[in-house]
Amino acid sequence: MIKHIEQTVSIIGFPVDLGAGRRGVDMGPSALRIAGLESKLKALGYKVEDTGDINIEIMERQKIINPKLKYLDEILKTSKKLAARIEKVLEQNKFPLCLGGDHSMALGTLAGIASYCRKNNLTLGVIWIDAHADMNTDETTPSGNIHGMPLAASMGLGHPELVDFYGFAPKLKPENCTIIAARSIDPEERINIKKLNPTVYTMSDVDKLGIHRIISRVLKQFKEKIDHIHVSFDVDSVDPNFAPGVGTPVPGGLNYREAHLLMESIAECGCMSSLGVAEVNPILDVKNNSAKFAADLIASSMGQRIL
Ligand SMILES: [Mn+2]
Repeated sequence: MIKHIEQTVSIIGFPVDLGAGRRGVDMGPSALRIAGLESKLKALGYKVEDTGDINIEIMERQKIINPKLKYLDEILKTSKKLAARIEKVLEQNKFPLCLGGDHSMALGTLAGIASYCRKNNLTLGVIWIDAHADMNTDETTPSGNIHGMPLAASMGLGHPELVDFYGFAPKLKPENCTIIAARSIDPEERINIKKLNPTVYTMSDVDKLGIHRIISRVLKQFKEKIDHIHVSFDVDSVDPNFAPGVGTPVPGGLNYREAHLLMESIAECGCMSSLGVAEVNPILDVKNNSAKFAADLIASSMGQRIL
């Protein structure tokens, strides 16, 4: 049984760049708002409430204590606020839309959602759309950037401070997790993926099978066993030709129509219960085009159609 949510979208901004190596993604929530996200959603018939941004201390006022888990303390502190806010939104039967910020945001979003699911006896499933797997740990990370770790941590692998964050673990079972559009995975991260064994559709799979067949298969499987489907959309899943303004651009991503078709298919399913959009980086962008594209993709995932 998929949980149905009232048609109020609650926007939560999480302007974090502490989990990323490159600066600029802290401006992501602004860029998405400026791209007209709210009016796009209102045009689809949703009520929209923007709850504003969660306050995050800037990098310049902090020190790196552990180079394998950079800015851990501030990330944990602010993610806790994010988790609490998203949980409250779900309790109000509204649809939470989290705007990042780097993908370390997922630590808080998944914790809040998983906590809500736990209390209401709902099975959580996650569709992770990303060029990366974000399944490093403090032991395998080449960079120490926490945005490369949230998915492993949420499934119970990693530093205890991340794994046990928000008081329980794991947040997500690997069999209820599917990664789509992966094409850049660190050598030791592969071992973590093999260990936990979520379903992974790489870009090679997208080439061979087509994005529609993949997402249809995933949604069909999820509908049978999942109560709450969360979509975690890293905009770097899209090819840099269409979205250059992202945290970590990797060539060979989803093209314009593949990205829209993926989102349109999610909308057709009518089964997405929460959405997070991460890694829009205005500093690398051209005239906010990547944020506009991301805002259009959000609209597609929430019901915008060609006809
Ligand atoms: Mn990511």
